[in-house]
Amino acid sequence: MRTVTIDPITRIEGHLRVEIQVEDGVIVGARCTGALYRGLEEILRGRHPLDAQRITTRICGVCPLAHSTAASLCLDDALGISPPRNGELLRDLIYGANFLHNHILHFYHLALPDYLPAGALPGALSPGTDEDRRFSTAEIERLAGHYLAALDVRRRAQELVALFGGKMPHDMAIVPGGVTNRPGPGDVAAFRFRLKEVVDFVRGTYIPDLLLLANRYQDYFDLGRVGRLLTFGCFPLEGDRLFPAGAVLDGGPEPLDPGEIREGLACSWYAGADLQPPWMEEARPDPDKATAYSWIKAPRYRGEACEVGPAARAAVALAHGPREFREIAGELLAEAEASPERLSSVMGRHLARGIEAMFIARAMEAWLSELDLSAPVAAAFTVPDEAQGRGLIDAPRGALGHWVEIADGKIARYQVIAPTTWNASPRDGAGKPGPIECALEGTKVTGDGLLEAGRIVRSFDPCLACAIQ
Ligand code: NFE
Repeated sequence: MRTVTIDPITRIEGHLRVEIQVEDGVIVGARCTGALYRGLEEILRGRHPLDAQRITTRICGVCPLAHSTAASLCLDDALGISPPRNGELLRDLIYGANFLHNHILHFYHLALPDYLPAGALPGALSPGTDEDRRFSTAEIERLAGHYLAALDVRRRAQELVALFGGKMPHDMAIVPGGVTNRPGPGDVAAFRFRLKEVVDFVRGTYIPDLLLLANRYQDYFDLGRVGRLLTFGCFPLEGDRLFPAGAVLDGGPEPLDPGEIREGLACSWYAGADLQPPWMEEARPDPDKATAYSWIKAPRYRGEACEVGPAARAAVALAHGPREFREIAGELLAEAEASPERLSSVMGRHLARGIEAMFIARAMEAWLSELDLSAPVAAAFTVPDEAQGRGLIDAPRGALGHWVEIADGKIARYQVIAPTTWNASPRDGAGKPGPIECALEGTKVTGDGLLEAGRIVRSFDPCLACAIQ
């Protein structure tokens, strides 16, 4: 048996160490280690409740809108308020732009180099692999050109966030009660113009490139599978969500029960009671804990390690989502010669991102037309001395939860469970591996397994800045 350590794994956000054991051409063991403690939950304790949104948006520069949104939903809940329709539309438009940015970033700049030869991409550090090459020279040139074009499109998507959100990263607009800014007609025209550029790129470039990859790497619909899925749903509008919440454990999607979420600490560098609900957790850093191997905790739903992210959203939305989603998904799954059961796989995750990028872009065009520039964008509120709240929403990488307890007008407890906390979690007290560990174990590999392990881990788009608080 050979042990291979990837430390750090590149082309993800933050410091993730992955260790695999390879025996007779199969990964027989895998461990994910989150190597950097952050401490944002500690920093929030004792502060004014409204600081939560301002501070948690700074958890991450890739998905800051996810934390703005989750913190605002959490405080909306604690304060007993809900935004007016215009405030919800603006929150969704800003957040939607962050989704589009993240998926284009992930496909072209983080994942695609895993399938291109070294030296194919511009730049002295051009990543790539000379193993398992399946593209022609003309296709490599096309993809390398789009790698560069995608940089410009990402800038456009960031400008969309800044137009309605004030700036990117760490927006100033999404706050408890709604948003701070009512755009004028010029802002809406500028947003529409840029959104069209991003939508044209998604439709005309990203989707064809994604289908090319999916068709050449059909076998990757069978690699890196997990199967147990969880989504909190996202894009709230008037009591509904564009993507429904749900879980897939044994059989078809079932409704989400947030009371079933627990955080395991058995293999994480924390002291405190194991498997507490997040609204009761009292974990303290314990870097000398002998049984631990990660700063990431181990969230579990009904005791199971669930994959979160685009595959989970697609699986639940295919069963219970809007007709337009099912149509786009049906079309792209057929073109990729894949089935819904294969979404929880390396190529399924890539495909699910493309499907939802198309769907979200179309929804954003409709939301923009629904904006009423004269209507209010925020609800008034007062901050109570005692309250509890939770904000559950899917981020681009999956289910994100914020929980707050307010006492004496201050934050007494704040908990964050981010998508990568779920996906890159270590084993729990029952010995069940986290989703990425599970996706790696049992994989047949060529050579030392680095190629397959890199492709599997990156298909989850891990973000360690989010995973550890
Ligand atoms: Ni830092 Fe994030 C998303 C969140 S992932 S990128 O998407 O929350 O853990």
